[in-house]
Amino acid sequence: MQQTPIFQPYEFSAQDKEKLDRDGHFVLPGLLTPQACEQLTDSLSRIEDLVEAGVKDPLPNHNAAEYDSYLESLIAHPQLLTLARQVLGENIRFDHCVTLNRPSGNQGVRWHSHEYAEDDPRLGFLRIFFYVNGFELNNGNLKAVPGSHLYRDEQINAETDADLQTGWLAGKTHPHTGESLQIEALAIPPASVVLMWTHAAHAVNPRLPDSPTRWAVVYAYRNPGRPSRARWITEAYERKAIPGAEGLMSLY
Ligand SMILES: O=C(O)CCC(=O)C(=O)O
Ligand SMILES: [Fe+2]
Repeated sequence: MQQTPIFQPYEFSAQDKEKLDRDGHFVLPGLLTPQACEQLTDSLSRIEDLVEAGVKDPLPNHNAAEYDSYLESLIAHPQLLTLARQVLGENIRFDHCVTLNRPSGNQGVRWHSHEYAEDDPRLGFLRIFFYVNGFELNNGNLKAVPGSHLYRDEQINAETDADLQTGWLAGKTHPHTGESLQIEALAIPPASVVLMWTHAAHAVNPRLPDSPTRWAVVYAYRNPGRPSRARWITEAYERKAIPGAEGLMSLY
């Protein structure tokens, strides 16, 4: 099946992959096409309406693809799978599609990391964030700590930047460069995509009052081999025949 491109022409080079592996995250600015942004905004607004209406079982934000055919069609979009495979290699599974909409006044998220195969660095877990309308500094923006992913620590947890600095970060250095680990606050233009290894320390600042909703969604893929706590799909959804997603939906 021919699908409309979602990405502008781009290159993800060997140097880009090195940077992702060194920092734990990598920004592809303005990668999404205007048409993809338009369709994503429509779909993400619909999911937000369901969330606000209190819909449950499953929660519309936890497996957004289950509620929206456009979001579902991206799970196996050839461009997205190519990007995921450039990072993870051929053998991948879909893990989750979770909306990350942040309306004005949204509190953001404290510092955390995510679990997967802490003891086996051969098993990768990649988050691919679509930041449809981007974000500015100190307003619903993503923050990360370059090099933190190399610790493969699933339990990073801090309320504030200062707590992270005096806690988990204290005395830690980048395992490759030897430099002290530091917080990096991101600002990115609309239509951007951010890749992130799942063990990276990351947090999100609150969305300021009177700001438009930050529209965002994450598609996560991983090398199979372990159970995955973030994989919120129902058994029925796992069995659903999604064109192009054959072999991607199972846990192993
Ligand atoms: O909302 C964001 O930008 C990031 C959310 C997050 O921590 C995640 O999806 O793992
Ligand atoms: Fe996260």
